[in-house]
Amino acid sequence: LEPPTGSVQPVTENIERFISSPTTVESFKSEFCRQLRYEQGVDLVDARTEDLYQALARTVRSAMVDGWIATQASHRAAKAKTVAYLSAEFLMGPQLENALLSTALTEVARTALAELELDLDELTAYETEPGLGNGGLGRLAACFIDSLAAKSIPAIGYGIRYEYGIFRQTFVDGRQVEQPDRWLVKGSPWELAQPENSVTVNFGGHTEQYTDETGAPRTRWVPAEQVLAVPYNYMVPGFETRNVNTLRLWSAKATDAFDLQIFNSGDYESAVRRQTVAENISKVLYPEDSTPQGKELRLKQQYFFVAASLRDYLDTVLRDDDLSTLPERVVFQLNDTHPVIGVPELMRILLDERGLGWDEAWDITRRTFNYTCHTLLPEALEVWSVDLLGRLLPRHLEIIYRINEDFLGLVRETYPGDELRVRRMSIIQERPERAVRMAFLATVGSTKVNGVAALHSQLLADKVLDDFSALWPEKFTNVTNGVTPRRFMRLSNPGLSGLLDEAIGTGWTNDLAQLAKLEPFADDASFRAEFRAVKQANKERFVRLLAQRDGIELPADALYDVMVKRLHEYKRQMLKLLHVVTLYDRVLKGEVKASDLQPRVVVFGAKAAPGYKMAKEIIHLINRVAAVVNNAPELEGRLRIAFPANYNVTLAERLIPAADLSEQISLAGKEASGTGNMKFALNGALTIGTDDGANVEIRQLVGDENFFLFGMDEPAVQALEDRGYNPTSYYEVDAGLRGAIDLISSGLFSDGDRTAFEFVISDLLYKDRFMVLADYRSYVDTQDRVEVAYRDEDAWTRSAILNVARTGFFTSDRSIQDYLDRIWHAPAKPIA
Ligand code: T68
Repeated sequence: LEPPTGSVQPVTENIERFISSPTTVESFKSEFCRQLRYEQGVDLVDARTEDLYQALARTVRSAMVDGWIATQASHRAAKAKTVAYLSAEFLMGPQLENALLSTALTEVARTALAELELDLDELTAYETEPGLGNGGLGRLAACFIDSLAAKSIPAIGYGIRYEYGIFRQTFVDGRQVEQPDRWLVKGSPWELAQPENSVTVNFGGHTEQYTDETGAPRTRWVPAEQVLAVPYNYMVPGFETRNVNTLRLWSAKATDAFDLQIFNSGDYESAVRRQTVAENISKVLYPEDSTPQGKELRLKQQYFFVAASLRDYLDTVLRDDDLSTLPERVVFQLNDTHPVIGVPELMRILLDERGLGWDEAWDITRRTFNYTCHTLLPEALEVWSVDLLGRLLPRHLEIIYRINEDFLGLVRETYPGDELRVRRMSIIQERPERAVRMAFLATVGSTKVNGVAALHSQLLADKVLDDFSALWPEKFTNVTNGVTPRRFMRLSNPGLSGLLDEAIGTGWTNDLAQLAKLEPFADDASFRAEFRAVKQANKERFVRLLAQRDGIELPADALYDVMVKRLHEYKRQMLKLLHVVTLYDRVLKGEVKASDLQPRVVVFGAKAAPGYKMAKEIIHLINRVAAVVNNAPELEGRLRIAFPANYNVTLAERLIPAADLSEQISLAGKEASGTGNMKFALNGALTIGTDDGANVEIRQLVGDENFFLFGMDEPAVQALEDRGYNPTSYYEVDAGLRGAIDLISSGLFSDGDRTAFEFVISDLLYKDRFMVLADYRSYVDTQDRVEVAYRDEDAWTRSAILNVARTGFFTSDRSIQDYLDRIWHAPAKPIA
């Protein structure tokens, strides 16, 4: 056989004579029917919705392949600098509509399906989303890869293909019960497996010293265990560009060595069991969103995907022997500390495999990594015990020790005699156990460290990493988060999008600053009426969905007051609930007539980490209060609580466009940024919020008159903490607060059982770490102002329009531009 010769070009021409992308109604229909018959193996008349969905998804996927292949070829040929976004989570949401939008095939698909007497919207609604993330951090990664593609930046997302994503939440007697998310059982039509590009990942064993051919002393890692990492590719199409980037998720598989062992082994059963252990690595997403448990399997997950990704980038994408120019070819962005083990891993590759000296290896490594921090809570900062790390990754621990030794040398040199500082800054903590502080390792091993909102970055530099920002002030920067307007406006809010297109043209979708052109329309009465009609229609659409999805019946004619986010004490769902109970209490006490209440639907959506007792108790309490309030004759239906189970991206896309009021009520100084807050403002909801995270920037942009600010700011919180916080004192002096708490303790929401919610209530009264009681009065008074403001339809609508007009800043396209300008410096490479 002749070896292949010549360039790739003639082959491509050949192929394209025989096949074509399904971009017309006729070719779309034909590809769809081909998929149905030859891939699904069914006839149109026998096809179930599942078959139709699979065929449709694969048809749309095939329309992205040409751009995908061309993008990879072009970036490789150009030796383009690539952004490699390392994230343990990508919370992608449903894919079909977004793929159709990016390929501009929505109408083609609709018509093609209609000609087959099928309905696009029905098939779209059938899709189940992959829940490969916990919340904000994972969703941010998904928004970022969307924007990277839209801006034609060469980029790869690297993560884990969990077999089970975030659990499906159900309620049983008002309590959260978790069900496994088996999103892969029917297969995912969006992925392309590439087993031929699998890589081996090692664990355990020991290290040994030896001398190489040149007589130089070297170290090598002799691992004890191997796991195969199999890549699954997802195409990430860009809006209004031909570029299609890649999201590469890794799945763990036992190596052939296992099969051999099984074959040769007398103990078949235990060999198979060991195989299962290997494959467990990518089995399940850890559902804790802020309190890492230090579990061995989680560290294995982290190293597994990072080692596979570095290997993949160096061997498959870069294919370059000379790594001295690595920082010009790639930038590894660490999405929180979960991928930080990549720092010692790259060092190990450079030192042990490529034979570089320490200084050169360290210089390359440090210039290749950057770190984004997403938290301020001390308990959320990851540490790995030296014991565990040394057992799983002995060579990496040695390298970390050496990094720390050099680093502390620098600290001692800079601050002679300041041993207290040395101890504070050490990458290795001594107490309560010897452990590696991953945020410190990330900071030392990166060129830039960023927080995710202005206030957060400031608090990072002034509090969490203050010693490091004193040492390296230029290392610290801010990149305020953003959200993709494709998914969270254009797709999720077609009504508003149509209105915007008419008013300011269609250019806003990838240039969200253009929303500013909407500003004058706030004073246009007929535009306001149209805007209100869109909001009303969105409420009706949401009401229909909830009736169908959850059997929850709601009035569409009400103020939609929405709090959706993970259940966490610092986010203060309890504060929202105390407000609701206060409204009820006022009516019960005859202080307010039900008929004077502004009809209001309070929507909660929140999952609790399965092991987080307080969060689960709060969920139970919300559900019990809902059961009583929703049926209380005294309220005449004017106050309703809806708590649909299993809040996810799919539900968010329907709920956010229907919201009037966005609840962003964390204790100041605790929410790093928030991104839901941005989605609500962009869809014309007004925010009631504390001076926290990105709320600060939202308020600055929309103006005080279009934002309901309440509560203590961060310095006030700090001052109160320093003075000594006593929650009971607030209970004692505030009759409204006392009324609400006493109502909960009275047993009214628990069939007379006065102790049912003691766990929650006594914590509030005697601990209240997040100062719910301290902010209660300010919150409730501000809610009373909301109620008055909402009654002035014109003024409210004006504010809502101004929220849209003034929040274009919060597009993730702008966040990505900031990363490019301040951190990545990777130019766009649009393909022809
Ligand atoms: C969130 N963090 C921040 N973490 O809480 C939020 N953590 O303020 C911010 O807007 C968002 O990140 C994006 O920057 C998270 O969502 C996690 O989900 C998480 C998951 C595993 C371990 C730790």
